[in-house]
Amino acid sequence: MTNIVTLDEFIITRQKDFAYASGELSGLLRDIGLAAKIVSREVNKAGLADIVGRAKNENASGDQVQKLDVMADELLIACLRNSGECCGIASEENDNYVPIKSKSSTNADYIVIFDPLDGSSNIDVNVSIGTIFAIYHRVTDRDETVSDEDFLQKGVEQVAAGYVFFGSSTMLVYTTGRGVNGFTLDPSIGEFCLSHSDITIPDDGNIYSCNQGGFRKWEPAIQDYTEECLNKSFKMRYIGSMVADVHRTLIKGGIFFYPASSSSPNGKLRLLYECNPLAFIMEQAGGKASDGRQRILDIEPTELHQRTPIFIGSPKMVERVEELVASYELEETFA
Ligand code: AHM
Ligand code: MG
Repeated sequence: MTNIVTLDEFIITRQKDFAYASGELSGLLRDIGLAAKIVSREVNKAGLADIVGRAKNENASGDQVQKLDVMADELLIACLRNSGECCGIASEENDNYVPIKSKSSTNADYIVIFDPLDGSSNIDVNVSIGTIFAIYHRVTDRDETVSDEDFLQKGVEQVAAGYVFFGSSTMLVYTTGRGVNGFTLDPSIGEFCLSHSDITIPDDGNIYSCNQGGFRKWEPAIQDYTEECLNKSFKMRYIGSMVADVHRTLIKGGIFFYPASSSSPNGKLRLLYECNPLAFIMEQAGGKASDGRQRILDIEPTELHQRTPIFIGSPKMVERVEELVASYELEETFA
């Protein structure tokens, strides 16, 4: 039998990578792994139970909330509340951040920001969806209630980030700033097992991924870039679930982008719980993530649900987008 390394074993062996590690971060990651297994179970039987379809309310971004989103959100919050290591959470499904106050979490040092089920409009048609999470140290004192400052930190401050991908199998991919590792859920033993160690993205690629239906509303530099991809006969792949599109990009190389448009000047995707964690993972795998003008992880957040354009993937492809954007800006300066 080959040597199986479970997520829990892997996290424990990696704990010593952190100077002064007290095990809090390891515990938090294991709790997220547990929540991921429960969400995976529910997602897999979604067609059987009465949990597919729309819930009555809309979330903070005005999107129709699906029932599975609500279930995943509540589950993650419950696991984090019990963990004792998390003092506050923010998520796509909650208008404001939620302080976690329990006896076990009075000394907790971490906040977690997550999208419980990204790509939720795909649920009803059985297409892949995912959970995305980012973990930060709180910046306020441990005896205070968490505040805006704790959540509005730049992505570069993340101590860990990951995603759970509910595809043909369920995978958990995460980084703590020392490379990227992926684990596949073996349903027969109920464990995430190390399946993709030290993931690195190819430097360049020939797959582009975007909702090209928006082409006419994009800025000229992005239209030019897309035309370059067409002229080179690159493959076009678009699932419409960011986790799935970014996961493919990470493994096979290529670029995923969701640009600004004349109708959505800040793009569609959310900085704190979609773009930052995936940008951290991408950079750790040797890739790049940019809004076209600056590194995603350097953007100063001003609000919880803020959106940003994003270009993420193989470094050479992201750099080409930045080059085109810069050349148009130069032209405007001298016009
Ligand atoms: P959601 O958070 O409401 O699920 O929206 C985010 C999703 C991403 O997963 C995906 O990349 C994008 O929306 C797809 O948008 P579009 O349908 O405009 O192509
Ligand atoms: Mg989302």
